[in-house]
Amino acid sequence: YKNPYYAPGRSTMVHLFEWKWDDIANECENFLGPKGFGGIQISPPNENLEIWSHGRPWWERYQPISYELNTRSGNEQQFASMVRRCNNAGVRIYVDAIINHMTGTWNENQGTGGNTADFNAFHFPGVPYGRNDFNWPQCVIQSSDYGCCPERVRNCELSGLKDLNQGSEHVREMIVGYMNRLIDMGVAGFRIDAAKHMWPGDLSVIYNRLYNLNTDHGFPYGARPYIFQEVIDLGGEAVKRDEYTPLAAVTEFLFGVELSRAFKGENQLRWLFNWGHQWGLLDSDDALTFIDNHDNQRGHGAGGAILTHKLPRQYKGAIAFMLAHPYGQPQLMSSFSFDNTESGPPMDNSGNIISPSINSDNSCGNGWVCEHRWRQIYHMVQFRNVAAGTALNDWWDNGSNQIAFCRGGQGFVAFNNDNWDLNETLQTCLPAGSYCDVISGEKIGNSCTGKTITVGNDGRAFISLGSNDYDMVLAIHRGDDS
Ligand code: QV4
Repeated sequence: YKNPYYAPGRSTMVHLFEWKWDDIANECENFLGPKGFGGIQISPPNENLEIWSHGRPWWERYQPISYELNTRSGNEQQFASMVRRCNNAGVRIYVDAIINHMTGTWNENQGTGGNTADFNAFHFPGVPYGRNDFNWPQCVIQSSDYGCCPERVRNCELSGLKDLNQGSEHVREMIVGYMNRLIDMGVAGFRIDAAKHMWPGDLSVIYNRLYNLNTDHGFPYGARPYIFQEVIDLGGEAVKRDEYTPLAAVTEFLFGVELSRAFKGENQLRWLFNWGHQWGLLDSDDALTFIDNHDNQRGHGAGGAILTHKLPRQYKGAIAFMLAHPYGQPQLMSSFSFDNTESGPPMDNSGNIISPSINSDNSCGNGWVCEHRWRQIYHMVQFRNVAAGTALNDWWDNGSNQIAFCRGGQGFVAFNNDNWDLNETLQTCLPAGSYCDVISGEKIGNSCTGKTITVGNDGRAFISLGSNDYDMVLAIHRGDDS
């Protein structure tokens, strides 16, 4: 469950938060496929409660009302067509699976596919679920429970969301049926929402009943779905990430917390020389890594003070480090702009999501941020693809916030987060020649639109990164695909 089964030569996934299926299919063909992205985490595809009393917030999608594939992102046909078109473009789809709970109790009662629920009776006819399918007696998780009481974290409700009992055979059948339907349609894996709130033993039963990935969609025989479990573990809680790594991969929240600190200048970059296990991070293969996610970029979940697109220079620095460094299985965040923590995606008065528009410089409009379309970010995805399978070598630092390293003769990257210029001749480990910096520009024809770096016969090159440069990163690599 720890292999994402990316198509050959690909390495990175992006969370297209709240995107519509038709738009994702176009994005696979027009951008993600050609630019070398490995996969996409999509928003939950199953029917959710429409929460008009909060202006259709983004978080309504975490309130399931059935497992029908009908949401603001699209219907079942659109979902199937997206998966097929993306797989054909070499880009895998990973589903955000909300299997810990159903909705909370609300005054409104209308699902995105037309189903309703009898909240007080715990009846969800669209699945169907009834009272016996939920943990009983009903209780709500209190913040003090996280420190003491794993059984309350697992058996009580997360924010009043009706807590399914995954020990029940009927619940297991409904969940496995839903997930296997998605595997049949060609998805490559799942994010397990709120995994901390489910028993590892129950999850293990569910995972083991999943089908192998669908060979009609280009997966090898016997391939198991890639599973990354959402467990926020920054230390000090009764439930630990290590309870879940024997099952499948886990979201490594410490990763973004520490890199955000470093790139905000609260810790020196030089200390990143031994980034990975020695920082208390999970083993590389166990870790789904990211700087921000859809929760902590707006103050939900845990690990506040995370870098996001709202501090672009530092954010691009942290993302470049994540993608240049061999540790972990990286995931990028692709956001819509928001000014309050509830606001949903760009939408019209009827609540329909408005598609992103694409500007001539590759960026998005209509309220979409599309970090994955920032040159400094998608060029580093290509850097990671080129450097795949190599280790880190030739680490250099100035004893402060200027660092540089190589990836096995394939790529070289430098960072300057000091408030003075970096001007040094450094070992790049690349063959002699002239290279285009993929951060300040790209190669067009035979010339660079940004900085040109000349590597000598000894592999060394003069590297200059001014403290006032637009970006704090410089990156060069082999291959002309930049
Ligand atoms: C409110 C009160 C409760 C009360 C309840 C009674 O706050 O005290 O008991 O009403 O009805 C929304 C509202 C929340 C409301 C709840 C119930 O924000 O105020 O409770 O609905 O209807 C997202 C949002 C939540 C949102 C939820 C469901 O973050 O605010 O709750 O969707 O719409 C922990 C977990 C971790 C979790 C993280 C946020 O360990 O698993 O908190 N992260 C995942 C997702 C996240 C999602 C959920 C879990 C739930 O990444 O996006 O929560 O599926 O750290």
